[in-house]
Amino acid sequence: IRLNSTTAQVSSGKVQIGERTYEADEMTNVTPKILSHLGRNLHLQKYHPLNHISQRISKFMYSRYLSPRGNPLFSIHDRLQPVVTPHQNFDSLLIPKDHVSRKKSDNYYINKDFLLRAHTSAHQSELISMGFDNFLVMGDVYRRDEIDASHYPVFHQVEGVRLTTKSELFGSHQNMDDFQLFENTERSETQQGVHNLEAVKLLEADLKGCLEGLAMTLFGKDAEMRWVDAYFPFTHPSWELEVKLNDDWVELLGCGVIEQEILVNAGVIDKVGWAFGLGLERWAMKLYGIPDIRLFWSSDSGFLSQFKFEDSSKNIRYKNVSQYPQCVNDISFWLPGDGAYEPSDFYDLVRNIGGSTVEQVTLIDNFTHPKKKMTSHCYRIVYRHMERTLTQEEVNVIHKEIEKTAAESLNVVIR
Ligand code: FA5
Ligand code: MG
Repeated sequence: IRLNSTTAQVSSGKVQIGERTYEADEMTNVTPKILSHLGRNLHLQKYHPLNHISQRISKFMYSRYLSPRGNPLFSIHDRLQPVVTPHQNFDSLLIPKDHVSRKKSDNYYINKDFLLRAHTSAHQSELISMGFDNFLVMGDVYRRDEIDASHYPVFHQVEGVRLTTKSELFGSHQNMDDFQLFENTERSETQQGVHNLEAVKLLEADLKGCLEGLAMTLFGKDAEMRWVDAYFPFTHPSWELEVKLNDDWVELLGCGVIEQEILVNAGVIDKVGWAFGLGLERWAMKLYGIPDIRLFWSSDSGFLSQFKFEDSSKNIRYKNVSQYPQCVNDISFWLPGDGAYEPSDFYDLVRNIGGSTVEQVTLIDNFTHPKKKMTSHCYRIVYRHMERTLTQEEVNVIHKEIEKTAAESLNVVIR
């Protein structure tokens, strides 16, 4: 197998995804390793923990929101293609043109016109335009993120969107004129300028009640949780739900009241709504006690066999098959003088070469030489395979290859 640097596959000038060929350009930064995750669809794989948990979420939403005739209101969209446009991923969600979340260093771009979705929110606007009022989107999302036990460049999200009319929100009353969805006020911390405060408070109560109910159904009534105020360009007000996981607070989801401008742009003028986006892996780690996010990609039967049961609502605790030892190696280099270096380029390179042997990469020293005006980074790479013991010789070969490729393709000088 030839090991590719982060830009190697671009040399042919093309990116092939399924039947489609994309012309590479200056934005292209997808790697063969990342592309190999497309189509895996872990959330659709029978008996996979992500499949069990997504079924539990669907079931909860089906039973919580019923039409007057007793039919589930939510529709589920779990096979939408992860290749989206910057318009879908950003513009349709009112993310400003110069917003940091658009950066090449944070996303996997196929070229300037297409990227791998960074969140399932990319599908909100088009589904709303199509007339869906209550829906879930489930799928794989892609981010150039840090490397540790709860972050992986490919993970799965569930998006929930619910739009309501005035009578759905307030219920039917004698005098419906006493209730309003819209009102011309000032935008403040608690509401958008176009919303009636009472309507917003009802949306908030329904949204938080729904998500707390879901978390308690899965994790039990005693699970420690807390709400934190948050910011998203596409919702206001916004919150995050955190849960205690091995003594640390981890973020389970982001949510909020949908910016009315998004609904208006999608052709909806008589409804208000809420949305949430949750990370399935984080929920599954909490529910089953899975210690490391890389395990979800394991094909090892020691992992998968523990989830081989028909009833998705079954509660089990994951038993670590065995903990193999870690090998820790550091790498230090001088950055190129042109400022072109981004840590995420190095993380990708480590992923491409180290694959699943790398558990964690941390920047442990960042030093600028006072006279030479040169900056040096030192990264600690923790190697550990999930399924077997790595030998120091084996790790050395990988580590040397990382050093060599970093020097060649990132223009850094190994110290
Ligand atoms: C979003 O992606 C927003 N689209 C969520 C949202 C939707 C807000 C609708 C408002 C309305 P965020 O980047 O925080 O937000 O990610 C949402 C969740 O995905 C996080 O709470 C976390 O559970 C999960 N997550 C984020 N990054 C990673 C990662 N690298 N690995 C695993 N899970 C992650
Ligand atoms: Mg977040």
